[in-house]
Amino acid sequence: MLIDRAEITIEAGHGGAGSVSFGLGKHSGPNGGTGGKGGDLYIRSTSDITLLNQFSREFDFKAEDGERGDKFNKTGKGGNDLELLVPVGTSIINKETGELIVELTKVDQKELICKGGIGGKGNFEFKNPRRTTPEFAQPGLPGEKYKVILSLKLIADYGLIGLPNAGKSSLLNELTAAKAKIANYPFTTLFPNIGAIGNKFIADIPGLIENASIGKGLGIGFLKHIEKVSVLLHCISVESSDILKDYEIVRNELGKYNKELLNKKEIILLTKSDLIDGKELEKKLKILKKKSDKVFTISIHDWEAIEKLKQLLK
Ligand SMILES: Nc1nc2c(ncn2[C@@H]2O[C@H](COP(=O)(O)OP(=O)(O)OP(=O)(O)O)[C@@H](O)[C@H]2O)c(=O)[nH]1
Ligand SMILES: [Mg+2]
Repeated sequence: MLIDRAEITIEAGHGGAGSVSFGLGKHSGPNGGTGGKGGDLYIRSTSDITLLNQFSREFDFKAEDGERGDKFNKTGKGGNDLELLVPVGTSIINKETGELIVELTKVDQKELICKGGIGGKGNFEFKNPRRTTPEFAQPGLPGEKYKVILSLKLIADYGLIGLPNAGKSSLLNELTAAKAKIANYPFTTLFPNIGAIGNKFIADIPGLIENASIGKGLGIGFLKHIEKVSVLLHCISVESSDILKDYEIVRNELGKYNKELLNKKEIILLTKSDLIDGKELEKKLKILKKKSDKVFTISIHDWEAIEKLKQLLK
């Protein structure tokens, strides 16, 4: 299961308190050291798209506090930083203000999100000619703390779309090393899958049906995952009795989600071509060619066609 949204609280470490102490004899006078700085909290992106799953049970993350300053004017130890890993494509949004803090668009992008609090000054720092024995020190400052929403949009070059059962996941598995679940019934795919072909990524999303935009089937929320693809791979099965209608249903739902999806480049894949004879296939191909000049027939049982498509996508 792919979790693409999480809400967590993140916090940097508290600065350590300054200390109050006095030396003896020859070394008399205030010698309380400054507190250590609180650890920072970073978020870093990786290519593992399942990483938001870690936030389904644990919600609070805090870097280490700085340690208290010590006598002999020793600064307290700084708290360790904390680094949270998230999938590339994650946006970090301030839950209270709705503001976008940062979007992680590249693998291994590391962002400082919460700064650790500085340590409080020890009484040594407060010594001056008029005040030779300060009996006080500063407490450290708290680290920055935010409630954030982590929202993942897959970053892929291609997006497989179409009605349920059109063969999207089967194609993903043929084209890439993905192992998406495949079955002969609608709504097999409940969460997006992703696979790599060379240095390009293909996202396979759940099937769309008519009125998905008003909540039918699995809805259209997962269309956010194809908002960033450069090319849509629109799958239509040859099994359909009305391929044009199939095409329009899906286009219509795309447009209702976001008109811009309709401006993306699109390749139409007439899938499962092995299921009908050549003449029948030609007829269906012709119908779709009225919609686009980029229409290809494909079957997971046609090695040559798969190879050709692979080359095209690479
Ligand atoms: N004969 C034939 N069957 C295919 C082909 N591609 C897929 N299938 C079958 O079609 C059925 C649906 O395939 P899926 O890949 O699960 O379809 P999907 O579009 O991902 O479906 P959802 O996840 O429900 O939207 C499965 O039984 C596949 O074995 C093909 O090229 N030829
Ligand atoms: Mg599927």
